[in-house]
Amino acid sequence: MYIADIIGKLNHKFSIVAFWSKTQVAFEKYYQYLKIIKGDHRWFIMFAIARFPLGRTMGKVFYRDQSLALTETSYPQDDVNHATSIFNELDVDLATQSIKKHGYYLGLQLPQNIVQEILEFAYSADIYVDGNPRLKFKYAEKEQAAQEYNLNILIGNYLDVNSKCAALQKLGSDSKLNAIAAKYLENKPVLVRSQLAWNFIGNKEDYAQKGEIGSPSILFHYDLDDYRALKFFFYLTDVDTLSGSHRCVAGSHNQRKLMYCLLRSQSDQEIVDYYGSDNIIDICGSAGFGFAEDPFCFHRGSPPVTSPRLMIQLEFALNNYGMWNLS
Ligand SMILES: O=C(O)CCC(=O)C(=O)O
Repeated sequence: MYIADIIGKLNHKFSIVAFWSKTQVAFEKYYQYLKIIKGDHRWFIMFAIARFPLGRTMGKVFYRDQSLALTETSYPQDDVNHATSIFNELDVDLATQSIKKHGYYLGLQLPQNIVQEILEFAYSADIYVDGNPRLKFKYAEKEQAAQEYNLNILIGNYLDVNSKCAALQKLGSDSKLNAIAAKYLENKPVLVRSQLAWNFIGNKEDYAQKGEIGSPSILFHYDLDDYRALKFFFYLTDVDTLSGSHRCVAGSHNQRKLMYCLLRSQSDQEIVDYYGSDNIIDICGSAGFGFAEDPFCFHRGSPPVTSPRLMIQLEFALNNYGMWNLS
C-alpha cells in the first residue's frame, strides 16, 4: 500500500487535514498572544484576572497608565462639546445608563453623508483576507480573489482605516462617543480598536474557526480586552437576522456563573438555559444604525446567509496593550 493511500485512509477516519489546519490556526493565534505579551506584559495579568469580579476590581490597582488617566481634569466629561459630535440627537446620559443597566444601548444613528463616505471608501479601497497584508482584493473582485488564493473568503478587513478614511477618524474622536465611554469606564477612555470589516456569506462550520483562541466569534463569548472596555458598532449594510446580525445577552455583564469566568465561550443552549431566551437580543438595523455594548456581555456574531455585512467596531478601554493597529 502506498503512503498516500494510508494517509488518505487515516484522513478519512480522523480528518487529519482538518486537524492540521486547526492546529495551524491555533499556533498563529498563540503567536499573536505572545507578541502582545512581549510588547506589554500587563496584558497577561489582565487576561488572567479580569475574568473574575475581584480581578476586575483589582484592575484599578493594576491599571497603571496614570499619565492617561489621573492627570485628566475634565473626567468624567460632563461638558460635552456638541459641536464636535456628528450625533445631534444622542443623549449621553441616557446611553450610559442603558449600558450600565442592560449592557448595551441601541439608539445610535450615523448621518447619511458619513454612511456614504464610508461606503465609497469600502467599495474602492483594498480589502485584506482576515487582515492578512499578503492577501488583498477589491470588493468587486472577491470571487476572482477567492479562486486565485484558493480560499473561501469569509472575513475581509481594511487596513490603516484611520489614516485612509477621514469619516472613521472622525468617529474615533467624536465628543459624544468619547463622553459615553468616559462615563461608562469612569476614567479617561483610550481608543484601542478602530476596525471596518466585511463578513461574507458562509456557513457555521466555515466560521467556526474565526475569532479568538477558544472563543470563536459565532459562539457566545465575552471579550477580555481590558479591565473595563466599551465598544461601538455601526452597520454599513442593512442587517437582519439572516445577514449577520450581532446578538447580545442583556444583563450578562453583571451576572454570571463561576464556570463562565473560566470558560469564555458557551453554547446557545447553555446561554438560553441560564439567561433565558428573552434576554438574547438579536440586533438588526439598516445601514447607518449603531449600538454600544460592554464587551464583557456575552455576545456573538452570526454567519450571513443572504447578504454580506459591513460593520465598524470602535473600542475604548483603560489601557492600550497594542492589540490592534490604529494607524
Ligand atoms: O461579528 C460580530 O457580530 C461579533 C463580533 C465579536 O464577537 C467580537 O468582536 O468579539
